[in-house]
Amino acid sequence: MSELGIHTQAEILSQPSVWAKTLDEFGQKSPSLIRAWRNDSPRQVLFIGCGSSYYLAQTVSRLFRSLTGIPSQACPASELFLFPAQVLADPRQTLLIAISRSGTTTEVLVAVEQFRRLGGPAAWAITCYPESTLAQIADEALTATAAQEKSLAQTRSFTSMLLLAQALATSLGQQETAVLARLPEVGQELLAGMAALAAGIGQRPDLNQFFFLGSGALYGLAGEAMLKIKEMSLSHSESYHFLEFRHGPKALVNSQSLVVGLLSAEAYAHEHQVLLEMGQLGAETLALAPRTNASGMTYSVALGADLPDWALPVLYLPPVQLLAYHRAVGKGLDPDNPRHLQAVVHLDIRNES
Ligand code: F1P
Repeated sequence: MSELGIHTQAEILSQPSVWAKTLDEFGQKSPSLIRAWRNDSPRQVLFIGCGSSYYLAQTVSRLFRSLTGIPSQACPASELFLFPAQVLADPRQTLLIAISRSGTTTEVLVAVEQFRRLGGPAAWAITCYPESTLAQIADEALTATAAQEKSLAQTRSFTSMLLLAQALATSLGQQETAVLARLPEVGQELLAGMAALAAGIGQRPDLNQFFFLGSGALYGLAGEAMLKIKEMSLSHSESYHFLEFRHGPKALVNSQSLVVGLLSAEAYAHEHQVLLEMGQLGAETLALAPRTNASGMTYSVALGADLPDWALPVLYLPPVQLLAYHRAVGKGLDPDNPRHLQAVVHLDIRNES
């Protein structure tokens, strides 16, 4: 057993049990959150975050809009305090939801403080640390305490914070949250079922560039998948909306490329066609398909049998996390501590803006 990435591997494999604990933690808070939402009655929601948490914000903003009907958008935390007029149409009618695993990333704290200076009425937090600065300054905090990590790379923290946002959107949208309670079991089967495949692909030194394609709410997940394999294994990786990949980036595709498609149920035919075309250009293709395996691929993983589309997003990442882990360890790297990175970016800018 490799000493490299011991925390990362354990945290990836613990996700199903951590998801169950996270849903329990949400259930204890949901009544007060629903009351606060009704009291705030926001006309729109702005999600912010940095790095992995920004990609999470992108995913969650699309899920929120589709499940609640409330206009929602996402931007990096830095954009909110550097270009507020470009980001905030009407601060007084906006609910800000700040996402941060640590709850201490300076850009996120500065963005919340700027939002309040602009008259923003309510700022909520999604974090893994209830005692963090962000959780303390927020009006409401959704927390995934069980998802705290020792590894720098966000894995269970990302999917658990995504689950918190899904549970909130589901509750607000009057959907049946019991469906989410099935995810731990489906996730456990998924991780067990694709462990060997992730190791096999991860340990292929001939693959040297990775493209992650996702559309709609899955575009943010494609971005997180791109970042995971970049951070953990120092590999060249890019992420695009599915159909955008034809408009130039596909020029890079060759036999050392792995094109990973996060297929949605909604746009499946269009997305599947892109993957088939990339295979014809010589790329290896991996399809993460919502229900049944995709035809004509080099590799295919079917995620979750009979779950509704809106419950699927958390399931797309564990396969990619495992692949990134195996590729890192196969290259002799430690995904627990990626080169040049620190777990939290602290800057000396809190009194500038
Ligand atoms: C944000 C973040 C991570 C990134 C790295 C540095 O942290 O950018 O997304 O992977 O660990 O910090 P946080 O605000 O979510 O704690």
